[in-house]
Amino acid sequence: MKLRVVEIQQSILRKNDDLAGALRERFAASETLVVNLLSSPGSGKTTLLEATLGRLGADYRVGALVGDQATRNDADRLARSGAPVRQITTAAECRLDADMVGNALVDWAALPLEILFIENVGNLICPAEYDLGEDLRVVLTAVTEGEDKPLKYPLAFNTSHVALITKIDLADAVGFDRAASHAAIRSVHPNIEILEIACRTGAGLDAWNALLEARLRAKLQKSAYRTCYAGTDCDTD
Ligand SMILES: Nc1nc2c(ncn2[C@@H]2O[C@H](COP(=O)(O)OP(=O)(O)O)[C@@H](O)[C@H]2O)c(=O)[nH]1
Ligand SMILES: [Mg+2]
Repeated sequence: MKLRVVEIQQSILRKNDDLAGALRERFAASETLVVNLLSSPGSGKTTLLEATLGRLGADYRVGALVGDQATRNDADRLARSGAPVRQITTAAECRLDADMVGNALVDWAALPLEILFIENVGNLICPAEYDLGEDLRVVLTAVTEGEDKPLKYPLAFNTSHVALITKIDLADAVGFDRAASHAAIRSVHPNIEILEIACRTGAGLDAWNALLEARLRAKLQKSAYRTCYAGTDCDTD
């Protein structure tokens, strides 16, 4: 019986990987940088996106998909930034999957975007297993959660490219042990990029925005190289 459950789960994940691969090709063609945000509920994903959409929205076509089991509270919060936003209500599911993302893109007048943010459903377990075709997976952990979450939920940290330690303005108040937190993150993912941020004060947000802009530039360069290599549009100056 247990074996059957494992087989079904593996088949679901294989199907998701195929759909995510198709999404990745689509996002390569549209030159869209896709950023998937994972964290426990309340770590600050929506607050960070409010700040990020507001700031990058002045220079880039940015938008967001927001996954939650119920309500469209976060989508309403993000829409106030003026950026296009779509809510995905997952009901019983504890994560977004590639099929949900593909469906949310259908007939979206905002496309193509230069940066698409995806706020995943708030938990550190199921979202880690589902590729959404993203370029950048970002895991957030707030200082109020303690230092050991990477050890308890290693897959979320191990599969992410960037770890954001959020609410750093509260570090002293909660006796946050910075060295222990960094050590825990690095013990499950030695080379991961770590940024400490606080949306409340703006700390670390310049570095976060610079990181996103650098990733977007890198994606565009890769795309230009691929187009040139294919011989269709090669600027030889
Ligand atoms: N002190 C402090 N609170 C924050 C910060 N970022 C978010 N919060 C608060 O944390 C709570 C949860 O934030 P939210 O963005 O909704 O988390 P999400 O569930 O991960 O989307 C809200 O009350 C925010 O105001 C921060 O940098 N500092
Ligand atoms: Mg949220």
